[in-house]
Amino acid sequence: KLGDAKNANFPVDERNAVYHLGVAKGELSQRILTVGDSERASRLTKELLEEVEEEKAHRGFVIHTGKYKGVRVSIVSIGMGTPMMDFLVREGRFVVDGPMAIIRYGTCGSIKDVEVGSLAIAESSILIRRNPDFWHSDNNKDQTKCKPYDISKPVAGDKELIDLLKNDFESIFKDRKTVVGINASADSFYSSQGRIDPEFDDFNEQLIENIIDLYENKVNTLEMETFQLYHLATRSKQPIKAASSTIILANRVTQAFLDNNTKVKLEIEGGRACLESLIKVNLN
Ligand code: R1P
Repeated sequence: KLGDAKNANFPVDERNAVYHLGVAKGELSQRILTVGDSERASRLTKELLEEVEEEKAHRGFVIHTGKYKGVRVSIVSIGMGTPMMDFLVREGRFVVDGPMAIIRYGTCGSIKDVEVGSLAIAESSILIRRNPDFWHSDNNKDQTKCKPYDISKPVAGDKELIDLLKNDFESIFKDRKTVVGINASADSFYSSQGRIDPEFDDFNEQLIENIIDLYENKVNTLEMETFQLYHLATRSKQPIKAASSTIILANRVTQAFLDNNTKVKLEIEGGRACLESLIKVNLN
């Protein structure tokens, strides 16, 4: 039963189900659409999949597997943040044989002059990490020795899958803008995304400007998972084709926020675009 694991290095149970996703070989498709919100995953499954198999839910992960236009796909909600994406990619890799394709469809904030309700595709992603040593008494907030936030170099997604996604977004979202560029994944929704919180000593007033300057205004979006997907996909020993797209929910410059009805509509339309790309990509 789940929870009774063997092997501390990579825990699995008696039937070889992985410890967090709770699935064994054959229970996850090699073609995965991943989202943060479990309600988004349920809505997409209900609207778009046929021949849906038994839902698997464990430790915050919800896995729906079924067919889209006759091709078996899994829609997986993972919650939020890079550790959850790490579980999906590593444990998903363990239970799938052969090449995989993973598309993320999430929500994000934008630091560009782009309307909320636009879409974004990440050609690459950078990681923004808060560095607690900056606040340590040894450093005493001395920026010349240690910066409060580390900004990584970009890691690219899979060009073939990203090109498919660009085409499918263009044909489904005829009246909406899709911006293509760099994404930034942060280790906090708050401090490492430059949100100002008077309750905490965050030292992040310059962070958004620093991100804009460092990558010459090419960073379009801020969210919390894409970097881990792209980084692990490029470090996997077996092929994993990865792409990431988002609904721009918030504009951090104008402070605009998208209404919920439009968000739900875009979730379904964009989910359809992602599934179209997911079933087209060659995994031989
Ligand atoms: C924060 O509100 C969450 O929303 C975004 C962020 O990456 C973070 O997970 O994505 P999802 O809508 O896919 O969860």
